[in-house]
Amino acid sequence: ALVAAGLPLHKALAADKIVLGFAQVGAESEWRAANTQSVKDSAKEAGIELKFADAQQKQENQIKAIRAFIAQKVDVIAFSPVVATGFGPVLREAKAAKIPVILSDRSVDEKDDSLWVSFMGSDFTEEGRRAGRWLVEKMKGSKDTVNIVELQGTTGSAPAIERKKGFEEIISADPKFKIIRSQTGDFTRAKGKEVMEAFLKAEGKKINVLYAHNDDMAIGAIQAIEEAGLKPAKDITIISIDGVKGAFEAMMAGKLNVSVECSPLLGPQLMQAVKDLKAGKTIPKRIVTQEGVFPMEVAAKEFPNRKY
Ligand code: GZL
Repeated sequence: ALVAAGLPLHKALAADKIVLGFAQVGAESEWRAANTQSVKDSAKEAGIELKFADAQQKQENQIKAIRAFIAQKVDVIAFSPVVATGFGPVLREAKAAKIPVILSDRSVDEKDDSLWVSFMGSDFTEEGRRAGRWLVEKMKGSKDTVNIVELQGTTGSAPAIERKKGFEEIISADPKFKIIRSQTGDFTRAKGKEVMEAFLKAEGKKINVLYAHNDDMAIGAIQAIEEAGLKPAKDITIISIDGVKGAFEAMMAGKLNVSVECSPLLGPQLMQAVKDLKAGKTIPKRIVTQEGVFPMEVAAKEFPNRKY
């Protein structure tokens, strides 16, 4: 069509192909791997040229990748900010270069929300509330103190900040719930195991509940709990978030009590938003992912339906 309109062929081809620059957090968890797969598969499906950068969980690498996308004059930039602060300057550079930015998965706490056209991802505070509500329900019969240890996500990241806030909002209604230890496991299995080992050494049998901000840290912690001679999901109730395959396998093995779903399958929504942007349509400022809660009792039935 563009060639018919007299545009030289190379310009016509280039004009047709939308180029998306995506700066990914890293490859720290099953969730992140599924999110990357969703973005790559959906870009291919949509015929969008994807320039993909893996920042290995380092903010300076994400900022470098975004600057490179600006220099390459991509059509749209999308990324999941590894932490919530420090992206203002590079977002202003993208705005000055008239390249629209979509926040995918995590948000930033910048005042000026004109710096991005849309934020699509889960409501992490609500995920924290769901974890809290499940625990309140499970412990509703008892008056005893409930000693909780918490494995936080990456320090300063939106999911870590908001999952903590939502959980505490719910359990603070009853003084029997006490968070006796809280430390980051950086969303990884290895760190989750290491920190849980330290919690067990310090608090041992006093621990009634583990609240992990993602399944990977919970899976690492389960190994530490077993190596300490305790029964995960029985001696220590375990609550985690994401709903990845590893969590369903742990629940089916009776080692995890519940996983609050956080869907990584943001690719299709992202590509549709990119296409709408290029077609001159406005896209919603906030697109919230719909998701549920999966206790171990339903894990086996739900498992065949899981897509990540
Ligand atoms: C949440 C996402 C988090 C996952 C972790 O949307 O940003 O990062 O919960 C992942 O598993 O590492």
